Amino acid sequence: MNYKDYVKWERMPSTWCPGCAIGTIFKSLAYTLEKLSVPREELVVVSGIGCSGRAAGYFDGDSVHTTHGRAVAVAEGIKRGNPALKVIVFSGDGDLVGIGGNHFLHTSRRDVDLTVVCVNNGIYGMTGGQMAPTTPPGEKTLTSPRGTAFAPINIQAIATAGPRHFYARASVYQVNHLQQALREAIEWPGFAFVDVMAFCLENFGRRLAFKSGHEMLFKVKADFKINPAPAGRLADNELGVVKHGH
Ligand SMILES: Cc1ncc(C[n+]2csc(CCOP(=O)(O)OP(=O)(O)O)c2C)c(N)n1
Ligand SMILES: [Mg+2]
Repeated sequence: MNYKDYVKWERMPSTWCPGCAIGTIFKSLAYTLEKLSVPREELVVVSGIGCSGRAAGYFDGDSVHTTHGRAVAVAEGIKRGNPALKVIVFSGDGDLVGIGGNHFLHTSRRDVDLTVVCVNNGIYGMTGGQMAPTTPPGEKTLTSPRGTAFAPINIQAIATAGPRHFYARASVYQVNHLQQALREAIEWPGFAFVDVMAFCLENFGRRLAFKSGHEMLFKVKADFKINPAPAGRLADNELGVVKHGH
C-alpha cells in the first residue's frame, strides 16, 4: 500500500486553512500506515468535532465522525466489538481532553488498545478561538482577552497515571520524530496517546500578532526539543516517548 491509498482524494482540497499544519499530521499518519502495511480493511479512523476532527472523512477506509467529545468512547466500542481492527482516533485537544476528558480518563485507565492522535493547537479552533484546557497560561484568546488565568491540563500526567501506559509528545515541525512516535503508538498493544504540538493561525495566532503559518511553525521549533531517551516524565519543553508496561 502506498500512503496515497489511505486518502480520499475526491474530498481534496481539505477545509483546513492555508498554513495550517493539521495536514502535516494527517500525511504523517498516512505515511506511517504505509510503513506498517496496515490493510485498509482493518483500519478504522474515528474523529470528534473540530478542525482536526475533519480528518476522519479524509481517510479512505472505515471512519466515524462522531459527536463532539465522544471519539474515544466510540473507538473503544469499535475495538471491543472487533479486536482485530486497528482503531485510530484523530481529533483535537478540545475534543479529546476538554469535553471528551472523561472518556480519556477511563479509556486510558482501562488500557484499551487504541491509538489517539491529538492535534494540540491549544485552542478551540473551529469555533473561533475560545480558550481550551490546553491553552498556555497567560495566553490571550477570544474568551480570555486579558490572558487565561488557569493552568493547562496535564495530559502527560493523566496518560501515564496507570501501570501500563504510552504517551508521546511530538510536533508538527519535527516530522521524522512525529512519524516515529506514530509508528510506536500504533504498534503499542494498549492505549497510546500521541500529543502533537500544533498551532492555529487564523483563530489564535493572529490575535497574538503571528502573520503566517510559517512563523507559527518556527515558534514550535523554538519551543520544543527532542529528548531521545527520557528517564521519567518529559519536561514541558520536551518531545519524546514515555512508555511502560507492555
Ligand atoms: C456538544 C457540542 N458542544 C460544542 C460544540 C461546538 N464545537 C465544535 S468544535 C469545538 C471545539 C473544537 O476544538 P478542538 O477539539 O480543539 O478542535 P480544533 O478545531 O481546534 O482542531 C466546539 C466547542 C459542538 N459541536 N458540540
Ligand atoms: Mg484545538
